[in-house]
Amino acid sequence: MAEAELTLYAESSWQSPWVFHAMIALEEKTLPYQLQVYSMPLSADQRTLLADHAVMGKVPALQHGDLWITESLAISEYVAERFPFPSSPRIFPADLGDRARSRQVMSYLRTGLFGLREDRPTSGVFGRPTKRPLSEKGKGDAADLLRVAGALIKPGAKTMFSEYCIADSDLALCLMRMIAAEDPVPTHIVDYALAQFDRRSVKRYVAHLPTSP
Ligand SMILES: N[C@@H](CCC(=O)N[C@@H](CS)C(=O)NCC(=O)O)C(=O)O
Repeated sequence: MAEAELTLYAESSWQSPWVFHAMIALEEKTLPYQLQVYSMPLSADQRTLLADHAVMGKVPALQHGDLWITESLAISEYVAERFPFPSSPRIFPADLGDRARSRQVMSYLRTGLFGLREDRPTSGVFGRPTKRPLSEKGKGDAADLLRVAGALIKPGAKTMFSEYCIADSDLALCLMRMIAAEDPVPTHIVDYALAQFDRRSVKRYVAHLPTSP
């Protein structure tokens, strides 16, 4: 039986870190997929369509045949398990401990750092960088992010673990919030983030960004 097609529901500003994660997962898995791009905010009809099929009316959403999933992490875990290694590249570490650590990092990036995320929105990474000084909360978050990144990224390393994993893409995007704003970031961490942004998957994402006039 032919494999059902994959459709990723994305948003048209291309500034959502969650859509970024889902699309990078599909790209790193080298899976063919269609894109359905909605403007934000979602229209009532779009939200209803997504909620009717995927329970939660949000993007990113992944449709695979009759199955619709939202929540970026659920999407990457689904494609990792549905299209496993070796027929498709790994996006989660093979080692159980590293895999747990990668999930720890992705959870940390989703459930905290709200001050930094507010002061350094992804529009500054994918569009015009902000010059706004960091708030006290943003400074505290930035220090914590650099402490975490420093503990996980060895000097000269281009990945957190022995091989690329999807948490590298998320961590690099979060670090790019600071790098794009020229906040102080240790050189080896800048090099790590830039190497991640040099991956084909990220370039394919960035290619969707509207070009400035
Ligand atoms: N926790 C979700 C966040 C998804 C999310 O907040 N999506 C936003 C776009 S970035 C959305 O769909 N907003 C539309 C709306 O709420 O109407 C994930 O990881 O995917």
